[in-house]
Amino acid sequence: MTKRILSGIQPTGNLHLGNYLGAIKNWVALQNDYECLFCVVDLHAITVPQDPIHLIQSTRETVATYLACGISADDASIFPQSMVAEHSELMWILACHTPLGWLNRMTQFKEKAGKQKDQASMGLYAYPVLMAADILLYQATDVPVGEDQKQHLELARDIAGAFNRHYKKDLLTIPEPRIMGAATRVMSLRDGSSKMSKSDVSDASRIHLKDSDDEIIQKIKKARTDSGSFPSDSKELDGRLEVQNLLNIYLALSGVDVQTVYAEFGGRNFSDFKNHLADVCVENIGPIREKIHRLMDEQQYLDSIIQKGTAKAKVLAQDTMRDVKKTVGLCNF
Ligand code: AQP
Repeated sequence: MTKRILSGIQPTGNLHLGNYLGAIKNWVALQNDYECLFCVVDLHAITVPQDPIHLIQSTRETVATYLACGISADDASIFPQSMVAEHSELMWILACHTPLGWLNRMTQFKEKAGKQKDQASMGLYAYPVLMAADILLYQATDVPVGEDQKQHLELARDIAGAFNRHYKKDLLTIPEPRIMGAATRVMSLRDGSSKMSKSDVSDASRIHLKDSDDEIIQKIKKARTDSGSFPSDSKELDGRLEVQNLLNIYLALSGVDVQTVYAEFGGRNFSDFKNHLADVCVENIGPIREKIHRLMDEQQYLDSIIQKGTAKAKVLAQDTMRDVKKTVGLCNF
């Protein structure tokens, strides 16, 4: 079986350190060992209101960010989800095989819809079925995502299993989650109990991949810690969510072993550690930011990457849809 990766990010604003450490950095690490499809999930983005002009620009910028982070356009297919209509087509078929009870358990809908559940769109509720379609359409064997997407991935596995059992054939590949690295769930810099997110109202809660060096340094300086000193071992991290988060970010970006960090900073005040963390963030993010800016001036090049990626993705998508439609008994002359 072809080892194939599918993953994607919503073009809902500036990508941040959570998107990088939870997803893109791991895509880069895996890309040589797999056939890769990386989409920009613009159909997911419209589950909440978007400005059309901003959305399409944000889609291009997300493509530029994938490239700037080190995804190879020669090897991987990079494309907007909406360019391959089969995502929506498969989603409908899968929706007809997904019990409502499964969707009612999804925590992301509850978090995003909040108290205004009746005002939320059907699209937001059905989001995890579209995500299942994204993955199953390409018979992806592995899906590298952050910890926050684990529940949706389990749902995708359940839907594939239910579909295969219903039609008594192994048509849809059951994907494996790949949740990797030292920072699988990057938390807000202002509140260690909520995840770093594009939609957080506080800009200081996240580090964008387009932040200037100075913005990065200021955000790290102001990141919440506590009145204690830097921990000397893992026991001293108990209940210190913000400290754990900064440590995880440092480990993921520097590649330094955790014991070395405890030995160097343990018992010292946070400002020393924060200076080092800011340096590591600037070293990692600075070149990405510069490359995003350069690529955004090359719109024709970005559009050519999108066209090439879409064409490759379509071939795989159409193969799966042909089999799925035949299996379900839908016309496909
Ligand atoms: N804080 C995070 N830590 C680790 N991984 C994260 N990811 C997102 N936030 C973190 C991973 O990034 C990929 C795509 O995310 P997305 O932008 O499509 O959707 P999201 O998870 O809803 O991200 P945001 O920032 O919270 O977006 P908004 O605010 O628009 O909803 C996924 O692999 C995800 O795990």
